[in-house]
Amino acid sequence: MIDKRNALRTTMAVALAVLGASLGGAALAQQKVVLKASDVHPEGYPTVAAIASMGKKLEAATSGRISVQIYPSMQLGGEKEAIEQAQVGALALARVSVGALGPVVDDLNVFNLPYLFRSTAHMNKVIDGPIGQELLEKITNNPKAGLVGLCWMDAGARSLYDTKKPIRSIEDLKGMKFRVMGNPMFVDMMNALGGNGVSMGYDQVFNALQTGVVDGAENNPPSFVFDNHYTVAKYYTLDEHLIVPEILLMSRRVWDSLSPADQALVKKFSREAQMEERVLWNKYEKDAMDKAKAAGITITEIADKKPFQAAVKPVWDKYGPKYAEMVKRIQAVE
Ligand code: GTR
Repeated sequence: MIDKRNALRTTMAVALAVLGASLGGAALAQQKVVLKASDVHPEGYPTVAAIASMGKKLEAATSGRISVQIYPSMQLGGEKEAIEQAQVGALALARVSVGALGPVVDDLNVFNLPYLFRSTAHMNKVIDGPIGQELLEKITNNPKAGLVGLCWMDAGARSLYDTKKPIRSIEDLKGMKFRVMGNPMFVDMMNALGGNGVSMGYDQVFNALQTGVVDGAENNPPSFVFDNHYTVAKYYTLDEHLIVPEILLMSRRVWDSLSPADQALVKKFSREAQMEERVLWNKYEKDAMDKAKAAGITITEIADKKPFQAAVKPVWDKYGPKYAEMVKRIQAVE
């Protein structure tokens, strides 16, 4: 995709993402760099707060030479757009879900297999360790992606919510349309569960729920509540079909424009952001559930998830074999 863009456009885009405020002929090392970052969530959300903290650290460590300017709340569009903008260098940092990145870097799709992880603790162990590192490198070393994988973020477990009725079993999903992230794996997953999967960008979900374009969507408690979907979808079904981590990407073009010392700082503070986000996440998840309960949301626990796990078998049959070895390694992480 990048190859198709002309050099002039790329140069201009990089100039935009790295707003270089040249100090009138001062040495390159003195140039101020403002890294443009995007997140679909609002200010204060754990992922946004972790990036803001990373920005402050970068600013302090470079005496103000490098800073981060965040565009939260989908100001720059959905996650597909964020990835594309980072690929061409119009955006320096894109915080997206692995769900949205899978179609760009296929190795990452292993994390998008439903019920892959036993728990979020298991997922965190995997992303913190060698597998996490290896998959970040798969992004960075993918010649077509134009991206650098900086760090992971926790996003808990995703569950179903809808505007129509409580879901008690997979039979209840028949004929219902559910929005899923833009990745064919999730359309297949929703169809395997008996509903109809409709893929669309996160920036369109609230409206689609409100206008009845879809009957429901699926997400973790903080997204359900703090992105206001709970104001229109009154039924939340805790089937926890996906535990998909999130990721902070850097535009490869912007990365290449930084000195090795600055790159090392970005890496160091990204890893710290990964750990900080998790602490914020745990609190936010609890706050979200409290808020949902206080708002009278009908919350249905799925005590026995086996029928859901059995229903997604076709997704594993179709996509699983490609990742068989990695799946084995993930499952072996205690
Ligand atoms: C949220 C996630 C976003 C985005 C969104 C979605 O949980 O934080 O990155 O992926 O879900 O459903 O598109």
